[in-house]
Amino acid sequence: MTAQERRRFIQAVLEIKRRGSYDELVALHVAMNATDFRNKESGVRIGHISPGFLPWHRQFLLEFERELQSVDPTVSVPYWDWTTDQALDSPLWADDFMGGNGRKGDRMVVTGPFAHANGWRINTSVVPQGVPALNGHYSVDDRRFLTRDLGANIDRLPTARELEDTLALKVYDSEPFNHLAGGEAPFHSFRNHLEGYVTFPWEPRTAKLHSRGHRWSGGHMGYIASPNDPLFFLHHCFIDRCWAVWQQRHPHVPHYLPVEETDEVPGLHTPMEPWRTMTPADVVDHTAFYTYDS
Ligand SMILES: [Cu+2]
Repeated sequence: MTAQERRRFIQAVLEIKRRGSYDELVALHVAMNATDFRNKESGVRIGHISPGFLPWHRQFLLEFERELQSVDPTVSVPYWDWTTDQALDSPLWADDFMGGNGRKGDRMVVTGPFAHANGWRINTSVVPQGVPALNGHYSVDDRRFLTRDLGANIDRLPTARELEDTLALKVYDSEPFNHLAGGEAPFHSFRNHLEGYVTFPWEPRTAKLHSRGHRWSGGHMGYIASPNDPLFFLHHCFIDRCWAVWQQRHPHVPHYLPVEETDEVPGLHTPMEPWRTMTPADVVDHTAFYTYDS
C-alpha cells in the first residue's frame, strides 16, 4: 500500500468509529458468535466452527467495507499476508498504520492511530468465562484500551507451507461440519483446516492459519471481541482471499457445502444471520463484489 492508501484507510476507520458503526460491527460479531461457541459439537453454528465461517465473514467484511466507502469511496479493505509479512518492524505495525505491540504488563497498545492516548476507545468488549475458555460464555470487560501481545501466546505465524498444504485439499467441508471435520485422512475439510481447528500429522497440533493468526496477535485478537482491533479485518481479508485462491485451484468442485442446511449449520441457500440479506450462494463468487490484487 502507498502511504496515501494507508492514510485514507485509517481515516475512514477512525470516522466510522466516531460515527458508531464500527462498534456496531464489533457488537454484532460478539452477539452472533457467542452462540457459535456455546455447543461446538451440536449447537447452531453460523459464523464459526461451521462451513458458514467463510461466507459469513465475507459478508461481515463487505458490511465493513461499505461503511468505510460511505466515508471515502476510494478505500477498500487491505489484507495481511502473514506467510510473508512476519517481521515486527514491518510497515504493518508502523505509527501511520496498525500501530505496534502492546506494552509490558497490561498489554496496552500505545503507538499508532488505535492507541488509547490517540483517542481509540474500546466500547464493546468481553472476556471468556469458565473452562474451556471458548464456550460461548463471556463477561463484560470494561477496560477501554486496545491490547496486543504479538508472538507471546504462540511461537510463530502461519507459514507458506501450511497454507499450501491446506489449499491442496479438494473438499470444501464435510460431516460433522464442526471443529472435528476433516481431522483425519483423507482430510475432507478445506474450511476447517483454514479455520485452524485441525492439523495434518506433520504439523504442530496447535492452532493453524486463521486460529494461529488470532492467537499470535494476542490481546483482543485472541477472543470473540477481536474486531475491536482493526487488525482483525486485515487478517480476515487474507482468509477471505485464501477461499478465492482455493476456488481458482479447484474449479470443478462445490465451492460451498453442505447444499442442504442442517439443524446446526447454513446450507448453500440459507440466509445468513443476522442480516438475512444474502446466502452463501450469493457471496461464493467474490468477483461480484470486489477483486484481489495478485
Ligand atoms: Cu469471526
